[in-house]
Amino acid sequence: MTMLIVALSLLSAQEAKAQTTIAVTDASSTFTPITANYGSYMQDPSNDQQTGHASADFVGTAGSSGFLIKTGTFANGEEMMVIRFTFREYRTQGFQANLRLGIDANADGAVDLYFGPSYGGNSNGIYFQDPTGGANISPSTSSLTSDYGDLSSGTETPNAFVESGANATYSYVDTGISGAAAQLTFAISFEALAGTLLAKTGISITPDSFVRFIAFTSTQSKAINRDIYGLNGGLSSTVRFDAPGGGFTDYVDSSGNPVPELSSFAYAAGLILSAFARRPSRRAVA
Ligand SMILES: [Ca+2]
Ligand SMILES: [Ca+2]
Ligand SMILES: [Ca+2]
Repeated sequence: MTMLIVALSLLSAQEAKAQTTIAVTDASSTFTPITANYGSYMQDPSNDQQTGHASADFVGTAGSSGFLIKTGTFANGEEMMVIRFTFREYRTQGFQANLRLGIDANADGAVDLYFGPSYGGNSNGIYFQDPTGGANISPSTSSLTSDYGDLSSGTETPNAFVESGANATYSYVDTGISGAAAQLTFAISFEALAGTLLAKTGISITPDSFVRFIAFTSTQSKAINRDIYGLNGGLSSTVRFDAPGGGFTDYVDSSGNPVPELSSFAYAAGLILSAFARRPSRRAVA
């Protein structure tokens, strides 16, 4: 009976989570600050970006996290993962850079899929890219394919680059805060993310799976050449993403919650892998 009650409680909690209507304009206080190094808020120093504007310079401090995630349902019923970053300067012309996250969904230290918004220059959209060439385990070994998978032209439009309305997938606002002046938020369909990951790598994830991310900005979408969140400079570093302070987040679920009371022993023992649930996803992007 106890097991049944626990199971029903978990089910209720998941249903409640799925039914929460969210938007890219939600207050930062409703997001989960992303952690690294076993529970510390991820931080990034000012002015460690390269090749360009302060508007692509991530900032984040122990008291004010610059990397936030939440997951919930949009007004159109689509389950979306919403990701927010803070940058040093706001540009009235728009963000005008590429923002990408790389996901390590099988705990092997290598990025399995890149995704994020492109803005300015080429067509605006939320795109995917595959790792290619190098090992994709550190800044110096990372290379990316061309952008693909903007779903805005398809019959389903969860990843369309929309800046207004309840189903907007993109928001770029002037916070008015000196040194942390811009807040960029984008949303990606979880099914599109999981479906593309499955199609490209064979790795299955659910919203409750624990994965880790690397986040960076770039001028060209095939390079990591502006700023990496969590690293002070280090764009050509050979230090692995999964080294202490190497750039990977902690293992988190799609709502940004870290593995509960996870120890370094658990990482070393590969216990994370046992937490990975398996569920096929219906949508993939070719
Ligand atoms: Ca920075
Ligand atoms: Ca991997
Ligand atoms: Ca950095």
